[in-house]
Amino acid sequence: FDQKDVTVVFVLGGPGAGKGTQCAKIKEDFDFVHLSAGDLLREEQQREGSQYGELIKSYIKDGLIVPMEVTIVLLENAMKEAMKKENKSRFLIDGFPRKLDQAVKFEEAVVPCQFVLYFECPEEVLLKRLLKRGESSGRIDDNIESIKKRFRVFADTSFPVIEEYETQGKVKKLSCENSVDGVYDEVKNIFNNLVK
Ligand code: UP5
Ligand code: MG
Repeated sequence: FDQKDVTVVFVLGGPGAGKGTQCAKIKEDFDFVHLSAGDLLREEQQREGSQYGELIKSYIKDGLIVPMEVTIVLLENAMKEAMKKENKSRFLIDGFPRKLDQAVKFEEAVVPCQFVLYFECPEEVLLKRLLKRGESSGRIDDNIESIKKRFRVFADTSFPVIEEYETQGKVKKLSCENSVDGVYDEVKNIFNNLVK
């Protein structure tokens, strides 16, 4: 990957913060490809013949972070495919990196991110959203036991990634407590100013 040809924005926030919801809107208005690391892992888990199926399933159910070798290859492949097939060069990487060493490795292997969009949200709001979504999502981690584990891993392991990028001055922080459209108004401001 050539740094002058590729733009990467990391979209981070606790479980249920609205990363996927907002990315879907950003890609409508701006020329970005949305890659959710969680979605790519779930697809790989279901792919027939995948050697990682069982591993991914058990990690996701326990809210644990899948070894980065797996995730980074999935992201790289998806980026290459979008560049080749759709001639795209701007990527929203949703839900990754979740650990400091993943951030370092990705930025070495692919490109440094342009900035980090961080959706801040109290756990009680996240919990309500995830339990509601769990009524119909079919996600094996949208249940109270898994959600609690996801919260713990986010606070202990993933939040330090955001703190690290804060020291680099790369974090754009937004509250995700507003309505979907309310949050998106602020997101739009950021993208209008930064990358158009
Ligand atoms: N909703 C959204 N915005 C709202 C708003 N403003 N007001 C009211 N409701 C709002 O939204 C969640 C729910 O809230 C939806 O029902 C939505 O309608 C509503 P969503 O946009 O789906 O939030 P998102 O932040 O994307 O939540 P998600 O559950 O996807 O976040 P996670 O970070 O927990 O999940 P992810 O898929 O990224 O990862 C799942 C697991 O995969 C991880 O726990 C981990 O085990 C594994 N993983 C890795 O190991 N490595 C990785 O790099 C990535 C994932
Ligand atoms: Mg998501």
